[in-house]
Amino acid sequence: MSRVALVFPYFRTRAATEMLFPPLGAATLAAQLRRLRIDAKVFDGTFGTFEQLRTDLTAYDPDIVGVYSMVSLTANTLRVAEMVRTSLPKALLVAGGPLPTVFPGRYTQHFDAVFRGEADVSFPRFCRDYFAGGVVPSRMDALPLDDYGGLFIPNHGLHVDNATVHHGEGELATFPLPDRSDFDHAAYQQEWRRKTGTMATSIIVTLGCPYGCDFCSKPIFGNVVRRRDLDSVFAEIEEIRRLGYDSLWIADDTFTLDEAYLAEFCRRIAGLGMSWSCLTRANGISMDTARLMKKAGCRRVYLGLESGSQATLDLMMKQVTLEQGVRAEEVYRAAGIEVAAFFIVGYPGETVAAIEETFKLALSLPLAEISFNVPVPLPGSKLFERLGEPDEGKDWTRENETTFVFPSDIDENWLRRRIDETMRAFAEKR
Ligand code: B12
Ligand code: SF4
Repeated sequence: MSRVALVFPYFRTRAATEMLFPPLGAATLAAQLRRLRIDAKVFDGTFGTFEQLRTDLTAYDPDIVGVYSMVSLTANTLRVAEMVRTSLPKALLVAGGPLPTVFPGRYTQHFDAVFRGEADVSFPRFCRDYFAGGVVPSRMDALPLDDYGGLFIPNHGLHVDNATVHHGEGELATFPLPDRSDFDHAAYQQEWRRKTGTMATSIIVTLGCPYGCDFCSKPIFGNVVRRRDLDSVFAEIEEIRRLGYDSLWIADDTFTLDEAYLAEFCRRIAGLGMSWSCLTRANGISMDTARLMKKAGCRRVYLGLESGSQATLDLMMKQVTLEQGVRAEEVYRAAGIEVAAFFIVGYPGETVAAIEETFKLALSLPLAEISFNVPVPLPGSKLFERLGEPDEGKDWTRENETTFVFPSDIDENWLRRRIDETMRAFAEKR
């Protein structure tokens, strides 16, 4: 029997800011593989240990091991790759996800192949053909390698660098729902209940974002917005309910972009007894829509306010005004929806006075939650293109960092102190 293991190399850190969600990419690929009658299993490291993962993977004895990676999982990914090479030397080792998409060459030093971008169709088809042809890692040339979108292989005497694909709305509607059956839902739910009183899980409803914020990298879904068919979305929500969740964390880049689609979503979710939250932007939200969202169970929006200075918003290419940000907060709050806001401080080119404007804004608005980060030049973003690789010796793979990984005129200790002071003042105000 041919087997594919899908590894999510995250082990919980118990940091106060940690948010735990079952990895949707692995669930998506597991569903597609199973549709092709391939034996697939997701290995979610979240609640386990590295040694447990080694034992479980070895016992499953897969022919293909696929590992998800992103910037904060760089070290874990390479550790898993090393372990697979030692414990499962015959297995084909494949990487996918946001960071392999933008830096495939770094991964193929350790992996046999990388799938860049949306791998829903290409990776499962590759696995099917690999098994059907009785292929081994050194003879991948026996496969029609040009047929697999996003495939990147510079090893084994091959030079494959296929263009990435973005699946259209019609095709997305034919996809199976993500298969969440391999996750420890009781552990996820217990953690959410303990922290927030609700049991939330993530879902993707729309893909892509048309904006071009300077610091943002959209490695997987890109710039073209696609809306999933709502029948399929609501079949997925039914499954999520059956698994015991009572809340959704809508992970879309721009869920509130299309007000008509959003209104239809609201109409259909109202009455299901599910609360939900989503990310949103400062522009384009009307009072009527915000009220509809509230009526439909929207409890909180995460608003990328980013800065209290118009000059900095312009540097960030946010394509919004300060007034729009303040107005969006007012509209949501007036509708009864909590607003959590993200801010970025210490943007290249930003002045100390502009940073102070951001702290002032964060404390002046009645927000439910605030967070401050220094900009991280994510590969794939315009900021990264401008600043280049982070400084030697600087670790840019850590989560929720407030350390500069590029030369900056801003005094880091001062900035950290001001962030702490603002966070304390915010906590006291509440
Ligand atoms: C939900 C989410 C989170 C959640 C949950 C993460 C989780 N458990 O999945 C939370 C809030 C915890 C989170 C935190 C962070 N996140 Co986040 N997150 C997202 C978000 C919005 C959606 C991810 C998702 O569910 N996608 C849906 C699934 C279906 O897509 P997918 O996972 O990409 O899978 C597809 C492909 O990648 C590929 N694929 C996936 N796995 C595999 C495996 C193999 C073998 C193959 C072949 C293919 C493949 O096929 C899948 C189907 O097409 C993305 C943005 C985005 N739109 O992608 C950012 C994103 C992944 N996060 C990002 C970042 C930077 C972070 C943080 C570091 C932020 C911070 N400063 O703290 C932290 C780190 C968290 C950690 N634990 O390590 C970046 C990663 C950038 C990069 N180049 O690596 C992204 C891309 C956002 C961005 N625009 O910059 N995040
Ligand atoms: S930060 Fe948000 S709005 Fe800006 S480009 Fe990225 S996903 Fe789009």
